[in-house]
Amino acid sequence: MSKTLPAVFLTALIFLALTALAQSDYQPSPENLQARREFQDMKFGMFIHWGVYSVLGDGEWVFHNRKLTVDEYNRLPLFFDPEKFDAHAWVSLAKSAGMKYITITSRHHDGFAMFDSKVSDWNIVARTPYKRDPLKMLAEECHRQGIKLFFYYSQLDWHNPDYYPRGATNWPNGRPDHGDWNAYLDTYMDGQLTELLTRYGPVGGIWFDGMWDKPDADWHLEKTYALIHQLQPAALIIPNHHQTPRPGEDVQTFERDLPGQNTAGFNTRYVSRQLPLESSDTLNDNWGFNIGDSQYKSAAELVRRLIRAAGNNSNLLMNIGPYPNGEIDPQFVTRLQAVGEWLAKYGDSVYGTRGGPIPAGDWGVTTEKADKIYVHVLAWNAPLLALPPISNKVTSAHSLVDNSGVEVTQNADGVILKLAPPKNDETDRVIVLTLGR
Ligand code: FHN
Repeated sequence: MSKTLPAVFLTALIFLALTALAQSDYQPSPENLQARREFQDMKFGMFIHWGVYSVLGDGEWVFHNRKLTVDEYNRLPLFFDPEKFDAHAWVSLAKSAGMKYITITSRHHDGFAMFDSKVSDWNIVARTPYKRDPLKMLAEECHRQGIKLFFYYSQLDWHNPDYYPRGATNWPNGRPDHGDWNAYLDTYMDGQLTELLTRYGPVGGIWFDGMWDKPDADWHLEKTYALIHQLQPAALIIPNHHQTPRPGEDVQTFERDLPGQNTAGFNTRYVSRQLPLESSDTLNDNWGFNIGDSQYKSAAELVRRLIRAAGNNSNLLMNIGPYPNGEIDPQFVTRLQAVGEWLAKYGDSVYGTRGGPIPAGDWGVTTEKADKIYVHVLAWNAPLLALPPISNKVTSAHSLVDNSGVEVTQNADGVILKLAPPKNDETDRVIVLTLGR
């Protein structure tokens, strides 16, 4: 036994070195490329921030914001008992909203695993009175209802002593002044990722967050990315590091901004021309449940954000923070269902499309699919809308709302649409242009 062990380690090391090398020269597998296309077709996803922090109703940063010690925070799981959690209801809500995927926090910056992790007992099964694995139930329900499930995974950890040296969000919370960074990444993090990618069936991908806490650290990304692609080749790696994409990453995501914008102050303006794009935002003003936040966006506003994202060739990942008891705020529910009603009528102009050939403007955006360009008129009151030239011949134009014909003039200077006056409660006037071959 003692003689065989080094050989086993050596083989493992060589394997890891080879797979790591493979990532720096990353060629996505056919399954991965297919998954990217499917991702782009889905357009609309549900983001869920849910963890033991929800108990305090003060957002997912409460550990940090209140400068709690690890010992104090350790009491929180004792009060987390989501007896009303109903995976069927959550997935059904996503479906009725017209969402095609769910991205849920498998663990946030508090490092608390919301799944049955054997890597550490800092998890929902070991530490809470609930004792069950909601991600397992959610994964099974997603598979039943045909919704893709992605796991958000925080690389930043405010709880584990091995997250050392600490990063920008560090505060003295009782952890020792030493730790094993390599063990944190290679054993703890990769161990948990292996669990997520081997015990929950096919996973849409891993949505990383928190690298920005230690931007100059060696995160062993190549090794972790290789591990993910090896365990599930179709799983997409979506890093929320706010930087130019690196080899091994499959989607570029933007937080609270459309691709190329930086109103949030931390997004890169670089937009990949190869990778699928995603933009995430919150339905009210918070990610995790915040009892004092009633700033709900209206259903019309949500539809318009989705349309603006689609017109910018991007998905929209819209966040809700469920209650600690597992229920979803009825204010979220009614708004999401209204978005779903809109999509049930006009979803053709969104799902499966790509950003259209006409640059977005204050007036609206375009999406395109096969021989159609969908002109989404979001803010335009004048009777004529003049658009820049497009290369194809427009053979006809009609309103998606009532199928009525729309007068269209096309010449070398552009395309002019004669629009009916906007209706008072109109969210988006969709005009369909059919193109000649
Ligand atoms: O700090 C987190 C925040 O809590 C939330 O998870 C968002 C979601 O995109 N990301 C981080 C900030 O970049």
